[in-house]
Amino acid sequence: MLKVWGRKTSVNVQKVMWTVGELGLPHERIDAGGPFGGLDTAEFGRLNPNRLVPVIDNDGFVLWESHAIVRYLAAVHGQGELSAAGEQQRALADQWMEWANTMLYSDIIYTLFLGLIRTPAADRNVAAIEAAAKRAGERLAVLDAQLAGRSYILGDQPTVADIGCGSLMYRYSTLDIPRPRLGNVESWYQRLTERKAYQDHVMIDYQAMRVPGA
Ligand SMILES: N[C@@H](CCC(=O)N[C@@H](CS)C(=O)NCC(=O)O)C(=O)O
Repeated sequence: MLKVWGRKTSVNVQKVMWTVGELGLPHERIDAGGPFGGLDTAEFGRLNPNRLVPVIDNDGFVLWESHAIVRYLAAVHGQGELSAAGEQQRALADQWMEWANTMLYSDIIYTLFLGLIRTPAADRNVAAIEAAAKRAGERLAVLDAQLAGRSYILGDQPTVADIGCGSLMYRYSTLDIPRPRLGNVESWYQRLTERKAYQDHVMIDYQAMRVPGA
């Protein structure tokens, strides 16, 4: 049985759970991290010495790093589907996953999400928040061009590329920030929100995470 450690409010856990949902995998999710704690135990340290979620244990095979987990589960259970058919398509999916982590993640999660939801208004770095929103919009224009004429990032079906990028889009699209009009990104995000696995695992209300004064 696949075990997944991680609270459902963690965007990195959400990537893994969205994958689990798309693949319909039997699993057990164990709340850990955030208010649940549990990352400082010796047992958890043996699972992930970084003391971060997500971590999986798949019949004794332990793996951390959300994108590695997403790729592994897709490779084992979603060949030709979530894991695209062919080396070049898989390399392109990797490219977009890495792009999401290096070009979007920091601005959307660290600066915008933590800055607006986990930081009281009085303590906010407004200039950094404005710059991150502008940069994220400019970078998403690159994805907008890729999505022209495509339902999902690589074509007609979702792949791990959509999981890497799309997992950030619920927060990006619902935070109180200015966003440029990007028609292809908006249609793609709309398509994601119609998928049950995305609704169940990514569209998790984060208002309870708001600190007083935020
Ligand atoms: N690069 C790692 C980052 C993992 C990470 O930063 N996890 C955060 C949650 S998103 C965490 O465990 N924070 C401590 C906590 O939740 O208590 C991945 O993609 O899995």
